[in-house]
Amino acid sequence: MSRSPSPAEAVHDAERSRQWLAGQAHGAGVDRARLLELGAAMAAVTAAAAEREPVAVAPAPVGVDPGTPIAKPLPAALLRPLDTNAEMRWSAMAGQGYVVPNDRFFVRNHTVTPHLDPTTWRLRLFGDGLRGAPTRDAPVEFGLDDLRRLPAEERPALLECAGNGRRFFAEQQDQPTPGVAWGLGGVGVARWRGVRLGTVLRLAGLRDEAVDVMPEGLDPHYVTGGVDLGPVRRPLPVAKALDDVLLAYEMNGEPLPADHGFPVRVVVPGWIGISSIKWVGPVEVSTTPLFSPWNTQFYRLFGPGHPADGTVLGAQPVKSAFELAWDARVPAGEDVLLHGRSWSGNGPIERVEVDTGDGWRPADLVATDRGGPWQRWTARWRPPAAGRHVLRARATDRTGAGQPDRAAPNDLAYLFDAVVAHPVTAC
Ligand SMILES: Nc1nc2c(c(=O)[nH]1)N[C@H]1C(S)=C(S)[C@@H](COP(=O)(O)O)O[C@H]1N2
Ligand SMILES: [Mo]
Repeated sequence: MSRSPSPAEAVHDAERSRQWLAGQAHGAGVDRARLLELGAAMAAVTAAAAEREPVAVAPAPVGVDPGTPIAKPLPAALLRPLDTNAEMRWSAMAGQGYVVPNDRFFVRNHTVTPHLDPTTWRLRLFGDGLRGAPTRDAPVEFGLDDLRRLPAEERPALLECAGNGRRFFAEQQDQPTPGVAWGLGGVGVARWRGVRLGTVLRLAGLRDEAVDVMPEGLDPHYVTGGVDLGPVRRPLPVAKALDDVLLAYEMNGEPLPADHGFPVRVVVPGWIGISSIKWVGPVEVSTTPLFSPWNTQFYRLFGPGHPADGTVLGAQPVKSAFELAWDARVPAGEDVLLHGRSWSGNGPIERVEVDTGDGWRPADLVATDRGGPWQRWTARWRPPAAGRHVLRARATDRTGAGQPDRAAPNDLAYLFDAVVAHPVTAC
């Protein structure tokens, strides 16, 4: 089977968005007429309000325990709860290795973490992109043991919520924004182990004519503004699905934790977090483009400078964070080794600079991280005097993209990439 290389996410989104507007949308709960009627602005407002709503009230799929928003403990030293979500505290990465331990990995739940029975769980592939066009009710099934018997791969990949850093639109740019108020902790790298989605698609009878694959979560439907948007789902082009996408059943050497998609989740390296569907069950494989509210209504840029139906959300921009608490205390007059990490959806980080109050200077990059999903770095600093200081870090990625002083605003407050001013107190 010969296929074109995996397209960049923005390219895929742009193409799908054109098809959607051209009325070629098919299936899966997106009614173009209705969405257009609502209008993109309305959609944006609804989406924004929804992000602040308490847990949605749609019934869980039959046989699924509706669960609690988050299953794992949320010790204040590791995680900060934000509605149904929790962000990692950057201070909890101090002294840690390359990956984020499972106990402090951020959680982004549209509703709640379901508790699925791994013995009855099935991956269920269907659609006309598979030979024999199996239906949703009579799909090609794989149990957890079936997947574990297939060749396994393990690799580190970064997951980041597209709204990571959102709270700084308000705090640094005086642009209050709706939605989950992430600091910089809506990101993490883990070692994911599982089977390639491509392996499973081929075993299920993938046809050359297939173009899109849409994994669906088994968590409760997402309800917003009184509209049941159905299960959390987002399409991928077949080329990406066959490239580096994993059906992961282990995270950092442990069975996938409940909050991160047990028993199996999709991991889509390099794409925004919403692509990596947790608690995956049904997977539609189609010869026509697929759509969901998660690529037409949310995860688009709306507002001044964008067309009414929004602009596609491409790769995540560059960000940098210090492994320090907000308002951390540091010893005055003593040498401190500052630690931090930088990352970019465009590819590896090439350069990091810090400013501890007297101008930008290079940070030292951890050599073994070069080329990986994020880059650790250090910088020496002797706080000159007791009192308040502000630390800044900025990185440049392989494409030359850096971090501006101000991030471009958009209605749903995605893609914050500006330098964050991190306050500390020397005493
Ligand atoms: N089924 C399902 N998958 C999901 C989500 C969800 O709510 N339900 N949230 C998505 C979003 S927006 C993000 S950023 C990532 C977060 O993954 P994590 O909770 O393991 O950190 O999962 C994605 N996959
Ligand atoms: Mo997300």
